Amino acid sequence: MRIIRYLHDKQLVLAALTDSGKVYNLPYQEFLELTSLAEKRKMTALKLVEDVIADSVPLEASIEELQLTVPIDAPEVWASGVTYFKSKEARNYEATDGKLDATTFYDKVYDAARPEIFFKSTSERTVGPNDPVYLRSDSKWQIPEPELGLVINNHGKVLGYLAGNDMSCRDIEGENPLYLPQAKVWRNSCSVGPAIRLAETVENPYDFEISCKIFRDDIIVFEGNARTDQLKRSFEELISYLLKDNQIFEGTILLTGTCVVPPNEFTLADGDEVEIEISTIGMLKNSVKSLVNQREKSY
Ligand code: DO4
Ligand code: MG
Repeated sequence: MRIIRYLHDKQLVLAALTDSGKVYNLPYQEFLELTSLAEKRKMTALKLVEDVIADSVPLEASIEELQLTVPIDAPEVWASGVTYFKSKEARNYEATDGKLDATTFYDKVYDAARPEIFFKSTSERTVGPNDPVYLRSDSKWQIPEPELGLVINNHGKVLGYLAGNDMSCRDIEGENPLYLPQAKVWRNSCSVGPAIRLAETVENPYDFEISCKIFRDDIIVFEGNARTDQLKRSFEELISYLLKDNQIFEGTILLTGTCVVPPNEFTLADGDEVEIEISTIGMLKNSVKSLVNQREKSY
């Protein structure tokens, strides 16, 4: 069972998407209203949704016909880094121009007890399905980072899973790791969606398949995939470090790191289309727009 949100007559509608593809409107404004009501009634969100849909009829429209939006306005998005070997290799390449000859910060963090966790986004900077993600105007080497996202409550309990894109500037981070916030955070630099798979419907979260395709002029220019069983760390470990002496808000998203990295010579371009698909969650599609063009348009 997944939870989606779509626009109908300029109103946001929360809905359940069953595994057979049927869509049922839900009588709640937001995902967190659903999960907090379920908690109050001491039942799972799945049971609450099942009870609602038992008494309703599905929409005639299919999921493809709906104008999907970001499924949750997460107050904050945090992200984990270098949680897959592939990411460690890529970070080492960009930090050393491929001339690795000594141990780097990335080698150390990959093996350290403390994981890399950084602040990625706020709800204002986070977009959903079919919204554009933006390219920074001061970077020449930008990639999408397809990642599994955990939607958590304020105690760190996983409420659901979604797909995320941690847009990143490899040149800015590679120049100096102290530039990480600039390499990671700008307008529309994070996208999440297209649906939240309820946690209680996921038997093994280390069994997700993550794939990414990038299209340029309708031609695939990159394709890659990986699985969450390649993660170096557990989700509990990542969440426990995020929560240490920290205040975390209901509905925070924690991205769990990238394991699909385009070739080193690849950079995103204005007009590209990025598709990130996670098994049993769905496909998050975003077009890529240059912020230079956006600025020209808005002034
Ligand atoms: O070390 C920088 C960030 C790495 C990252 O975002 C990732 O591994 O996904
Ligand atoms: Mg990342």
